[in-house]
Amino acid sequence: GPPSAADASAQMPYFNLVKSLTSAFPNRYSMSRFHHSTSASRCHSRTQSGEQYSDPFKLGWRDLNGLYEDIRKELLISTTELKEMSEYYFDGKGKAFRPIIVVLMARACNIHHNNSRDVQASQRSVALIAEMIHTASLVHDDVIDDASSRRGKHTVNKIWGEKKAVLAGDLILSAASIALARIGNTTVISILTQVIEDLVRGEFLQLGSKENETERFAHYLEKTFKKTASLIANSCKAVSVLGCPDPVVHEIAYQYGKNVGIAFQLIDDVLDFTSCSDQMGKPTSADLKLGLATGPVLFACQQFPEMNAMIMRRFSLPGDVDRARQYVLQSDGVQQTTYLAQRYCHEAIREISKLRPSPERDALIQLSEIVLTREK
Ligand code: GRG
Repeated sequence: GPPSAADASAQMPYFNLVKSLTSAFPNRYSMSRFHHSTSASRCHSRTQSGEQYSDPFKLGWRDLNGLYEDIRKELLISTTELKEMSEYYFDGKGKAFRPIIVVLMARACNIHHNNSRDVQASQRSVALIAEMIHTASLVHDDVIDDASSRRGKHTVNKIWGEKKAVLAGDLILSAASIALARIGNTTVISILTQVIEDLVRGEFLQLGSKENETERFAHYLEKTFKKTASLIANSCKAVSVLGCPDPVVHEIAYQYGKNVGIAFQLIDDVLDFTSCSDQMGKPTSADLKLGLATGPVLFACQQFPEMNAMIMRRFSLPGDVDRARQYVLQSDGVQQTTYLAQRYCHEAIREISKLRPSPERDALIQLSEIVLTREK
């Protein structure tokens, strides 16, 4: 379902709520709060269940050895060029954020259900499939946006051209579909095919109309859910279905994934303003250049209503992109978007805390903090 932590039906009051919270507690919600946790301090933490454990990425990778080799096996294609194109992003350069969440969720649900500590083969397949759907959508997205670089290298469309890039994305998606069918569980098939519909609808919403001011925030959150959070939410739900028969657990897994996914995209939108291209491996201020008004712009517009006209014309006049960027950086749009992401992460933690304690459950809690503090 659509976003709930910042209920879309109450978008305008929500702006005011965020505003009053951030001004009432300026230190509590200042940006520095989100940047003081170093990777060293993240490496070994004490969990809520009291154990010492490695960071969530290390814990998740135990079940993901050979992830990219296994994905390449799914892409058994004879044509050399198509093979090269479809394998291009399975080179270990991505963050593998989705597979990590999926295997941690699988273990957390299995432990919750019957104290089994192993990830089932079908659950590991969901981790592969999630990364394949994600990658197919990146390939298509780069065609739509005419993007030249991603993860510090040229995009598929830049190297092989648009037409072949579309086909490479299709091929990755079809290999994911075959792997999904092989799991042989119709509930899991319908959960993960819903993601594909959501991705397409999310991208369509993004292309969409110049909606009026009151609709804008709801539209933004709906788009955020569909283009990013649905994949994480539904992959979490799929492994919970495979690991545990209790619908209450399925809902917890879904809600955790949804809230973390929305927070992840909100921070992605912040990083487009605050990070540099070298760090991100792709150009920044990309959203404004594409005519998109994301969280930081929508919040900034509350402070500087003169941004409205620019939003309506999708930053199309000369100087609009630079001007809008300056407005955002002068406003507290970045801070408020980060605060909103923090609210979604708190909601994710509240949900996952309903599961029986385990190092994996605690790693999922820690992962939501990493989402807030990530720099790329
Ligand atoms: C082919 C299934 C399919 C869909 C077509 C183009 C499209 C519809 C959807 C695009 C969805 C999209 C690209 C959303 C962006 C999500 C996002 C936050 C991407 C960045 O994820 P990271 O940071 O990337 O995890 P890495 O590079 O680490 O994998």
